[in-house]
Amino acid sequence: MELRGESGFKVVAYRRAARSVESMKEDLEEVYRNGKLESIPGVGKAIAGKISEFIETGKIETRDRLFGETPPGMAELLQISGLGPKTVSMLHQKLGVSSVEELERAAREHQVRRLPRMGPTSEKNILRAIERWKKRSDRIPLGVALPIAEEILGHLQKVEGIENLTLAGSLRRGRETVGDIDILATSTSPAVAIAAFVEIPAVEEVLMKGPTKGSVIVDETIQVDLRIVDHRSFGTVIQYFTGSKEHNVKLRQVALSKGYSLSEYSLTRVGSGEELFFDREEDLYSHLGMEWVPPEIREDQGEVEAALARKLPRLIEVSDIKGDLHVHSDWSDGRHSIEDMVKTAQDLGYEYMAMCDHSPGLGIANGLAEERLKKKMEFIEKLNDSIDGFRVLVGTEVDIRADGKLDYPDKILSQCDVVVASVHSAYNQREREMTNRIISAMESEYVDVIGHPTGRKIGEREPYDVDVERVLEAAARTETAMEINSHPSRLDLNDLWSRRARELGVKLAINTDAHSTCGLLAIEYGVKTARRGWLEKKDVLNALSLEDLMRHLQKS
Ligand code: DGT
Ligand code: CA
Ligand code: CA
Ligand code: ZN
Repeated sequence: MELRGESGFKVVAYRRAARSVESMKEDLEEVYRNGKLESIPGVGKAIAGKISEFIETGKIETRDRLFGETPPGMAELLQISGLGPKTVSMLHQKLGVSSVEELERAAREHQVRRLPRMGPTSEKNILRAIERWKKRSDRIPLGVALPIAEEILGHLQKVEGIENLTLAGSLRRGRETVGDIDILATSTSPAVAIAAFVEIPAVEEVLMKGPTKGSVIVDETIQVDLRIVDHRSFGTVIQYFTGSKEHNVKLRQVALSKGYSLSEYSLTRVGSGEELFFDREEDLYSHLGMEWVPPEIREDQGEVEAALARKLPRLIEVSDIKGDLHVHSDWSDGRHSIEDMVKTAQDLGYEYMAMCDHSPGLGIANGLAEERLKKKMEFIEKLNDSIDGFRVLVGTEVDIRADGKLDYPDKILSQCDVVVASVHSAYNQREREMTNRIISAMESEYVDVIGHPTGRKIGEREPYDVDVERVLEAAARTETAMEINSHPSRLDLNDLWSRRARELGVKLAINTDAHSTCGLLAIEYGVKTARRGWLEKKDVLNALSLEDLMRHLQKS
């Protein structure tokens, strides 16, 4: 309808109605049969007629006509940033443009600049936007998006009048990849906030600069949206823009069942129309009779039901982590010395850290031959004598060879405090082989943790062919912990498998696999993933105190 130039009022009415229908609990057909369609919020006579038509005939004539009149490429044109429905429909009418390729040609041939409200600059912008659209990588890894977002937040924090500065969208939920960066804030002067936003040095292009919303591109293809919203609605707005969409749909159903319609502005009593405003998200959830739901689990995976029953888990936090059980040093392929790694770990408030350098099978990673491992053990023993309140654990990341055997003899493994076993070769094995390979490593009484259990690298390498369910069952049986590798390009196990592990009673170890001191900071990403997997402190091996950990490892 927008592309056909229909009135904005009508478009908004359809959107509103669609939203209500989307979150209805009742069966639409039943509501229709009871003659109650117009009692649905936002559904008036005209739209009720369309719904009836659909239920009776299986189609809506107006819709089919609109689709018939609109070339399919035109919807795609809306994905070009900077192009709204008005411009797209003008391009269609005046130039006959109905696809991205046609637009690109028209812009190159300088036909676009002759149109009303257009010029050489808009033509150039359109071509750049098309280039970006072609290059658009599907999604941005969390580890790329979060540092960029934090830098931008840092700039915005200093802008006068800005308050309640918060990440929203999938980034706030800690998803392993995000489509864009969503930021919300309130401000005493929105215009100042937006002006400052588009001036941030990292900004390479301004897509939109409205009175309360700005959209920019950073780092070539990454879109960042800032919305300045009303203070009194901040709670509902942040809730809405945090998503996920699925969680929001469920929440609106809850609201409806309590006699409210929920929008990003307010909670409105159906019938009286009385509006309630919430400046805090917590108050909104609590008004709906629910516990506040941590953003990481807002995926409609049972969290709404749990929050209503007041049975949400108490999710693990970074401050619960007492140590790291998988880090490297310059004894193998790490960049920093054990002492430097220890200093950083102490700064993080840790009680322990396991130095897990590679085994010799990994020639490339400068793995430690037995002699060198023994030297390292002596070194660590001396080091421990010289530090207080912290224990360096002797560890190893032992290679699981293609046949499932470990890359050190038992005699060596038995002298390590912590043994992490990982697959680093023969990735192409078939599922049965790979699964058995990992399980046979777990059968070793010395293996404590399986490192990066599926081997995937986000956007780079698929997991190897492994039956994770069987691995987890074996982990439960052999009491082997599974790693959540916190490296932002790994996050392995991922959120869903971590949750499954927890259900099966498997412990998780949230490790960084740090190869340098700053690598230790990646713990943040691992904890986010763990939270998305519904993990609590008790599910996490390295949330144990040193004493409890040593007892658990039965090596104290
Ligand atoms: P992304 O950016 O693809 O990683 O995913 P999100 O979840 O950040 O999605 P985005 O940026 O399109 O929108 C941010 C939030 O706004 C989203 O999580 C929920 C809310 N939202 C956006 N569109 C809709 C919608 O059509 N229906 C509902 N219920 N919520 C929406
Ligand atoms: Ca987003
Ligand atoms: Ca967005
Ligand atoms: Zn490692």
